[in-house]
Amino acid sequence: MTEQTLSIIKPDAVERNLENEIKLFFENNNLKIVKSKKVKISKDEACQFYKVHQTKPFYNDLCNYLSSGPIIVMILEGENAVLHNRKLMGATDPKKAEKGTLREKYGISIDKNSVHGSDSVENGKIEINFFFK
Ligand code: IDP
Ligand code: MG
Repeated sequence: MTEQTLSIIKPDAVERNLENEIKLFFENNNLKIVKSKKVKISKDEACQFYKVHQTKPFYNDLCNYLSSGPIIVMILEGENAVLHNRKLMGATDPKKAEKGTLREKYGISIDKNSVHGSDSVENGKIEINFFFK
């Protein structure tokens, strides 16, 4: 089924000018970028976005990190876009990410892992709405 998912190129990757390379990777792997914009969010907005993780020990660092510099937020569309994007991203920890995945190629560490992707169609809708109202 054709789905949409939210993708974010995180500050560590934007900083290293990986935007075009990562976008090309999505397009070459059947995910169409239907919307894209560069934004810089506040810490409060980052905390709101990552609210599901509010009880985690790394929550504060995570909010600081996502608001530390410009990010690229995108709506990706394609067959099974949510799961497909998660596969292209690889595991959360770049050290455990499968070869050829974005996090394996570009991730620096578990916190600076270059990309975000929604984990379900339902959360995708919420996350898309968060950035593209
Ligand atoms: P995901 O990004 O693969 O969906 P989540 O478990 O949803 O992973 O975690 C959200 C983000 O929080 C991760 O992408 C990563 O940047 C950060 N994170 C997850 N686990 C840890 C951890 O154990 N230490 C530090 N940061 C973490
Ligand atoms: Mg997640």
